[in-house]
Amino acid sequence: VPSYLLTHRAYPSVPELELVIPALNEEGRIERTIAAICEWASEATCSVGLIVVDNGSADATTECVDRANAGRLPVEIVGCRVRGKGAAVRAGVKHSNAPYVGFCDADLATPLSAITPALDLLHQGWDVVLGSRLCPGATYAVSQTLVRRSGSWCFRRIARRYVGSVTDTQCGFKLFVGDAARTIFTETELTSFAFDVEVVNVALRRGYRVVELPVDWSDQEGSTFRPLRDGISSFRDLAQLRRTLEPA
Ligand SMILES: Nc1nc2c(ncn2[C@@H]2O[C@H](COP(=O)(O)OP(=O)(O)OP(=O)(O)O)[C@@H](O)[C@H]2O)c(=O)[nH]1
Ligand SMILES: [Mg+2]
Repeated sequence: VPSYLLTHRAYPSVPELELVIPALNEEGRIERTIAAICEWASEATCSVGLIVVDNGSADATTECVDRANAGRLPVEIVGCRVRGKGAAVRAGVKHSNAPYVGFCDADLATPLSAITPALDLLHQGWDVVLGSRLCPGATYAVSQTLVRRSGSWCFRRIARRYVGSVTDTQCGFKLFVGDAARTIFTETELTSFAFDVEVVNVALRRGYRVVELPVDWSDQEGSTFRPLRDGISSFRDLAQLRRTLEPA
């Protein structure tokens, strides 16, 4: 048993797994997600805590979280001054204390059944488990527009040199050994949807053991991704990586 787990068991108030959920104007989608996580956690073998990072939602996102949770899981709602999914996930990870930390989207595009095999991989000695919609064994049903799909294709081509043989950097489901996550996120800066590319690059270059886990991704309605605005900032962030990152 790794020593951090022994230490952890001595302080049971920190859950074994903390899940970070970035949430921007998610009142329509997050209630179902939180309820599903509570349901899943009630049968899981590990203890789970939630860190919801809400920066500037103009709706009832946080009330929905509390209503759906109804005291079942420890939930922290963390604020973040900087906008963007990357900034939000970083704030959540920095806030975490657990021996295992992960993040997932508020729309539950990756089924929760992926958590158990991801934790198994961490227990087996991997440091970083990347959900992948594109590696063998995954299913990926997309109903995205041609513009969005073309954008993703270009994004993947440009990102490729930074992420080695990783097939899918942009899947919103990733689990880490907690200390690895906290180190990686201290060394990364991107705030947009492109942040995962930098996270994967730093993880690989630092020598963490990185593995992809095939997931059954389902497209969810109500995307917060605005193809023009978020597309532009994602490509701008990729261009910034050219100046700061070495290829993986
Ligand atoms: N806190 C915070 N969360 C964000 C921000 N932008 C996106 N998110 C969250 O990031 C997660 C992923 O966003 P989605 O809108 O599902 O986008 P996506 O999954 O990349 O794209 P789709 O395939 O269109 O769903 C969701 O949980 C969003 O609420 C932001 O600026 N701040
Ligand atoms: Mg989504």
